[in-house]
Amino acid sequence: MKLFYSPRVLDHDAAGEINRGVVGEPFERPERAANVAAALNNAGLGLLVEPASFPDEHLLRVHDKDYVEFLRSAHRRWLNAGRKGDAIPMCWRADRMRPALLPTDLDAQLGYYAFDIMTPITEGSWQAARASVDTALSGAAHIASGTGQAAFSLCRPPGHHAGSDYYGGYCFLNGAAVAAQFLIDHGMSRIAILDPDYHHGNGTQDIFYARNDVLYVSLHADPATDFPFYTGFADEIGIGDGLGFNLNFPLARQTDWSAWADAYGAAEQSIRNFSPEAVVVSLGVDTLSGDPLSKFAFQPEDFGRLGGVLSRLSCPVLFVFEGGYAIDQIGANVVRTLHGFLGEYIA
Ligand code: SP5
Ligand code: ZN
Repeated sequence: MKLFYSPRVLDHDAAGEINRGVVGEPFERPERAANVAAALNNAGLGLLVEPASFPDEHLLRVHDKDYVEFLRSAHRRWLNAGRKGDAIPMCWRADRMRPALLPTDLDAQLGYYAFDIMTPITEGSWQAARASVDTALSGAAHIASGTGQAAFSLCRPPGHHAGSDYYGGYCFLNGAAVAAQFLIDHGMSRIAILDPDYHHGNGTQDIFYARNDVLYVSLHADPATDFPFYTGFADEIGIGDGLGFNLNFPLARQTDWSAWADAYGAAEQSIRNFSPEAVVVSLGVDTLSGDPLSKFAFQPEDFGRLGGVLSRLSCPVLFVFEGGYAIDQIGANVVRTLHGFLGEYIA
């Protein structure tokens, strides 16, 4: 298995995160990626390879140009306005206010492009998010080259909450979506994205919602009780050409491996029926019991089982790292998943 990682993903380093109304230490912090990199290094799965630099054109297949330019310049504009620290939005447009025309004011633009307050734009956010996309693209290029059947891209910040023109849920640029689009642009006609992260990947869903060449399948905490709240319900099944090509499996809190695997059976069948040429897995390990943001009940050994069921998809698989906030355990759980996938399941 080919592994991709760049230390540039550590450059996004928020001073704080607003959660439950108070500023605390961020859940999404650089040590997450460092922990996963260290665990991969010790696991004997292969060397971590520095991703190549891809041109912006791949990114712009999925994200709007204005949005990308906003992300690239937002923190510089924040400092130029005399502000200190991280850029955080403060005001959003409610439904009956003036329809959303792109405003010019920085604070108005922050509210226009962000959908939450817990995703600060720091001095290094652009660098890290752009490196995260290169990491996803390197994995996609490896799969597209046909030389390998599997790759793991150690992306950070994560991506699945980011849409074509919005950020939130710790995500700025959607690596899984850029990677899936890259595979389509390199001759594949059907890509499935399977998203086992604890949270619904609203950005990925949104990007491919009207398309039938990319199937999006997500198992996640019910949005009735969990972030991102306003999307991720089972009746969101796609639109237009994409009708039937979006599948959500909202699951109750306390879902354990056995309940998750039941839902996965149906998810797997829908992927098989689609017969994808490759599968992109948005691998979040925030389903772990005790994850500080989550309420599922996976035990560590269940990640080996997860890898095992994913190996039965019998087509090339690109893993893109997403969530997981039990920082001391996420590396081991990524390794368990990959070992399970490779048939080297270790409890
Ligand atoms: C990629 C990813 O996993 N993003 C997750 C973003 C979740 N943000 C919302 C978290 C709110 C949780 N509040 C409860 C915290 C209890 N300690
Ligand atoms: Zn998550």
